Amino acid sequence: MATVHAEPYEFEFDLATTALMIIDMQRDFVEPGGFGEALGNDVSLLRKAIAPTKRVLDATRKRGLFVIHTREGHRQDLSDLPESKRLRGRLKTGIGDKGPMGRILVRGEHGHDLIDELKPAAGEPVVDKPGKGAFHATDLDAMLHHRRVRQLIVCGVTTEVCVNTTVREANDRGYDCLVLEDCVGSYFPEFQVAALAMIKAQGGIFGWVSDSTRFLEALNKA
Ligand code: C5J
Repeated sequence: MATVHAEPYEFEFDLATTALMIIDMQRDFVEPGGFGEALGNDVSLLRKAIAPTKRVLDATRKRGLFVIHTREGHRQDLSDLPESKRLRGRLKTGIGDKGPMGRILVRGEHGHDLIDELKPAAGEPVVDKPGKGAFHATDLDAMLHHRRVRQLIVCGVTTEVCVNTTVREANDRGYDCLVLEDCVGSYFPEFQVAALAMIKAQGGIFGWVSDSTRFLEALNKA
């Protein structure tokens, strides 16, 4: 067992049963000129997470951990896009419409894909999810079960939406999640703080929070 200094207390993990999950590091959320920026968001707040996430990704790959990437998006025919989600926000240009990097959040489009800095390696599954949570309408749980994964190291965007939803879903399914605070990002600094506080509140009601330096120290010792 390896131990990471975390909040609300130490997070213990076993290399054999731990996976790294990188959530939705897609061009449309993270890159200048994408959908996120077109909505008026400052993508530099999300981009801060790229370099530390890359360090964690490189280190976990070297140690042979199972790595999973997710992407939020929909089928080309939008048959998996709920009308409520399509209409939400009353956007002039929304999901499925032609955006700055192709059709917004549609699989196969340039903006929907993962950023070059964090491209999946051969053999690393990419979970295409139509929802915020990575377990909803995906085969993620089955994959984790088959690999006997019990602990998840979580990076990605956005902290209060897809990261938080996924951590809550994972908690209900019996996984222990460690969220690395410098490897997750939000367009809203106050949500970043609140979303992390919620995870570790009440004795770690949904999981644990630490940072990449502490996690990498623990990984090096393991
Ligand atoms: C959002 C996500 N914010 N990946 N998606 O719609 O958090």
